[in-house]
Amino acid sequence: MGPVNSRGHKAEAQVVMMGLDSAGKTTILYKLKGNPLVETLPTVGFNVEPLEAPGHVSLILWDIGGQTQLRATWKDYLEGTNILVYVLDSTDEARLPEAVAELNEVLEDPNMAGVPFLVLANKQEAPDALPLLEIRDRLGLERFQDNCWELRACSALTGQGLQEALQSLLHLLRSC
Ligand code: G3D
Repeated sequence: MGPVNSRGHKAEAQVVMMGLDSAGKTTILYKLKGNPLVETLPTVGFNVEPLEAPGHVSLILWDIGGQTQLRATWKDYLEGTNILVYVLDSTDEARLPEAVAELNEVLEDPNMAGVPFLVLANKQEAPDALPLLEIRDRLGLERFQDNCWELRACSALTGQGLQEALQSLLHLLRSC
């Protein structure tokens, strides 16, 4: 199901946000909703929030906790999802291989067959953030030929790149 059904009526799109703990998923969620930045606590389970996106598209955003012990539950959220948003902490070079391995595992789930995904390289305003091109190389996503995907840089702290990320998300939902 896409965000607009065959009769052109508005429909809801299920958006699942995943990534390691501290990548910035919850901050992105509330920044997109325009809520003031509050101190975040580690997500136990999930947060779910509706978002009215430009073009009268209703998104249901699922922010899934990324702590190690919660990752076994990730697969439970994939059934029926319309798009995956995978958030990376661009400053956490030490855990980048772990983040990439977890993303690969999610993408290999049968429920992800043909489902588009958007990778957000978050915390790009930080001086020690890895550049987007290096992250692109280290993700090696070119081999996922059967899914439409995009990689975007953003900073949930400053808001830089978040509207562009939302446009990419809507584009992937519309065209994949
Ligand atoms: P999570 O939901 O993926 O676990 P959170 O991540 O949204 O809880 O964010 C984890 C920490 O990263 C938070 O800091 C948050 O403020 C910070 N963060 C989120 N996005 C950005 C960003 O774009 N840039 C920077 N520099 N920091 C960001 P604390 O200190 O509360 O743990």
